[in-house]
Amino acid sequence: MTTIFERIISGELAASFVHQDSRCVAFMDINPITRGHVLVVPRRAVATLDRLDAITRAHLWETANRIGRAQRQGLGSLAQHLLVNDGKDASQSVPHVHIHVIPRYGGDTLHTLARLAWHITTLTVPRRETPARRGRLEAAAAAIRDAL
Ligand code: DGP
Repeated sequence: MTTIFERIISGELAASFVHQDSRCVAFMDINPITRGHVLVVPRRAVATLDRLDAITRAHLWETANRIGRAQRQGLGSLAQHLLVNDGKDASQSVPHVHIHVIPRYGGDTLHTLARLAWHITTLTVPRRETPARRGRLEAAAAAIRDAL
């Protein structure tokens, strides 16, 4: 079965990319928990980290680390969550490995928890693209790309 991330990687579906190389891509999460929420995704469509070769797995983490730094420089975040739901029983909704890189801005705990609750509700309904949403994602992506 083709995953939604394969369709994004092939260009069939739109996304706001911040990085692409031969092993992985990174693009904005359509339902960001905080401004600048990025997904780092291997080109190879496997569901869990242990199905990746070790070089690609290490490369994903290095890319996530670089993106966290670019978020801090480009968006003014102070820290970030690096999160993997590594399999369906760990609440993975898209069966294609991805590292969430979720910026934190300081003094934003309540706001982040509220957004997390909202984000969880979005996992069970189809995502809808609107021009306003695409514009916000693109603006954050541009700031991250410039800092990479
Ligand atoms: P997880 O629950 O860890 O499998 O997270 C999957 C994430 O993928 C979730 O945060 C929302 C994001 N997502 C799902 N569909 C799309 C999409 O079509 N485009 C983008 N950019 N992100 C998506």
